[in-house]
Amino acid sequence: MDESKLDDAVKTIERISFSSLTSKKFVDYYQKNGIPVVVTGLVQECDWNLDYLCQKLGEQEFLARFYGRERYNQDKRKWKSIGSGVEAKTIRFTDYANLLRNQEAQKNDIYLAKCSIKNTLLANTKSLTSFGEQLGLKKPISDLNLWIGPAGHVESLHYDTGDGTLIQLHGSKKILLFPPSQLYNVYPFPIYTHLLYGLKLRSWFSQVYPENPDLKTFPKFEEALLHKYEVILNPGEVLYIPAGWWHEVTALGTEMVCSVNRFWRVYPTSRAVFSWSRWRNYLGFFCALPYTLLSIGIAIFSSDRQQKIRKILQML
Ligand SMILES: O=C(O)CCC(=O)C(=O)O
Repeated sequence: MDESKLDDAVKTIERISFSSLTSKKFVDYYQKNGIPVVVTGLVQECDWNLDYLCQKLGEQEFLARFYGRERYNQDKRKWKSIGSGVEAKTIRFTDYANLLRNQEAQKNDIYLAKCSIKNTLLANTKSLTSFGEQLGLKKPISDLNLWIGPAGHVESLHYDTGDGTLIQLHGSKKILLFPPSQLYNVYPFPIYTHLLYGLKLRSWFSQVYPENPDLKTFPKFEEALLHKYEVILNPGEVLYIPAGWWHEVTALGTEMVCSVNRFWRVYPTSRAVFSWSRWRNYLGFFCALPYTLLSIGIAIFSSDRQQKIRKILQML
């Protein structure tokens, strides 16, 4: 297909000001129907720049993912790990801040991903503890998690099984989205991947580079491109990502970018029950069991038992 036609097909996500939204409208229209939306004017007083984060997180330790730049030059089908399956190391926040300041984090694509703020001074940030209720979201199924990294970092195309909210707190991010109907047009890693790699590699990630797709290898992706959405998320904005929606998140600009996300129970329950994306995740976890149990068995008999078991549990 003509590339300009594909560009024309890119859809934008609706932006709505919180002042013109009620929790009933959010739930009845966006959540019940599983429609993504950017809500503005809901989270106001935060600018989580690096100095502020150092002040609040200082010597506390977090798990940093060492993605490495090499992987993006590879055919994704050669990947052996992704998401929380990648090599991760515990690091003090001030040390990570230094890696950001001296560009090391950018050079080696080191990302503080999905780090809970529960036991930090940031935990009681008013607008973050109240925004879910204000939108009418019920039952958080995760903590508030930090996502901090260098400009240029890409969280590869994947979906989640909970309803997600991504809150931008410093810098901007570009998010590409595809609806759940495009599941097979974005070529997820097959479920049997988990038999070979446990939870290191994940069947809820796509094998395609959506910004530079190899259409000879992945011809059905052309159809997915007709359903592509794109949005830039700026500080203070909240993106609602319904369960099953594919999303790829790129940190923009030249400096550190920071967001917080939280997952919520899918409502109404029928949206979860009738979601094949969700069931294939459960199947994936089931297929990962033999590999995971074997890894735990091997870890038990190794000298650095505790560290190995901790690493396996971190992947769950
Ligand atoms: O911000 C990121 O890098 C990824 C966030 C994400 O995948 C999510 O909120 O579901």
